[in-house]
Amino acid sequence: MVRHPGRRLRRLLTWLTEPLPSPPQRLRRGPLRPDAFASPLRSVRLSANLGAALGVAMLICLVTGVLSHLIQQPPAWFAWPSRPVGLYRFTQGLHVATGLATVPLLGAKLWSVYPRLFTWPPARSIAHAAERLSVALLVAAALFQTVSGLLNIAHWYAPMPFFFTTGHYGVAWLLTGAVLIHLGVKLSLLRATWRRPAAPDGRRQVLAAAGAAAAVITVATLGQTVRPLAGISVLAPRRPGSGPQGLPVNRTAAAAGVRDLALDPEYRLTISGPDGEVSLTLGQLTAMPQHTVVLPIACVEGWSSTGTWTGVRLRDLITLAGDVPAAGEVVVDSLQAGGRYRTSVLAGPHLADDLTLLALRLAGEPLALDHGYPARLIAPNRPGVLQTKWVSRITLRETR
Ligand SMILES: Nc1nc2c(c(=O)[nH]1)N[C@H]1C(S)=C(S)[C@@H](COP(=O)(O)O)O[C@H]1N2
Ligand SMILES: [Mo]
Repeated sequence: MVRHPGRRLRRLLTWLTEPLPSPPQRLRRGPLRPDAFASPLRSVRLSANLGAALGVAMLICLVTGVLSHLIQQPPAWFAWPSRPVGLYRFTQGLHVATGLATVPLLGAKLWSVYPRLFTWPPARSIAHAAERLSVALLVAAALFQTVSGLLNIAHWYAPMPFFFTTGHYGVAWLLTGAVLIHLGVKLSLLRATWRRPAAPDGRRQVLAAAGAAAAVITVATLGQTVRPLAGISVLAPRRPGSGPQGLPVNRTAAAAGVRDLALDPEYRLTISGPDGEVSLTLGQLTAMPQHTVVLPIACVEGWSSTGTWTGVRLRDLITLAGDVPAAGEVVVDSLQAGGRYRTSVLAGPHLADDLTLLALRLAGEPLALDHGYPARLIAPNRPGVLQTKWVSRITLRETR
């Protein structure tokens, strides 16, 4: 039995906050000099305001990012609707836009606080050392998120020796924890700072400049998903309207290694389910009732573009091999032998939706090879990674 938990806790706190011996004064050189950083532009208020702007951008980025993760790897309790058709396009556009806005905000924030890196003494107590360590973790995680996100939308994977999605998602939670600790530590300072009236000086201009830079970056990339902004979208890695049939291409047929199979006149679509297996030629698919839908491809990288797709309703194809059981799903496989996005799973509202097609045509023409010829999946309100191209097999299966 613990006799005096209160006393023990107090003893631990004393130990944590006990002053540590000061390092020798002769080490106070260079940036460690008492007045090494004298810029009048830095202030606690500026750091706090930049932190608030950064916090808002990060929170939106976290919520939309977690949402995208849940849609792609849905746990049992999670359901994502198939309408409105462009909801994912909006949430993921917001994710990438707010992520990009953190670049200048994070830069300005780090500029405003980096003199504290040379605080003297480096560690006043064990508690102080632990707090500084958590700030180091916070900075590292924030930089990791921004840089890895930028590398991903630039399709530059060489500097990332890990799978982007896993790393970016894991570090998001690390960052969230570090931000919460930081907020807890700074709460009373924040309250005191914001209670005082602001001094009208140059610091406001620093905040305004960082805000303006964030706005410029956002507008200059938002054109990758907001059509009217496409003209001034000089920073967007992808633009709606570019690419064959007016739609950007994420992965070409050559890169996916499917050119020959996709162009083979022996191509068959195989549908299998409880009633057996059917194989259809492209001619037979074209002879089935055709439907036309207007739906976007909304890539996780933040670009999106609307297409006019024509093809066979997925439900019509499924009925050839059986009825979809209540707890059923459909696995859509492509001609691709390897690669992460060669297959996708379709269930619930997306499976039942009238707008979900096995598309054969785009913009009134047969699908371009790079858009998934001879047949690709297109479903409403779904991330681009799940809109499988070069579809060769549809398998109906019961989930439980
Ligand atoms: N088989 C297959 N389908 C795929 C992919 C892939 O790599 N292989 N990439 C996906 C991704 S990430 C996106 S954003 C969309 C893009 O479609 P598009 O190239 O026709 O614009 O296709 C999806 N379908
Ligand atoms: Mo994508």
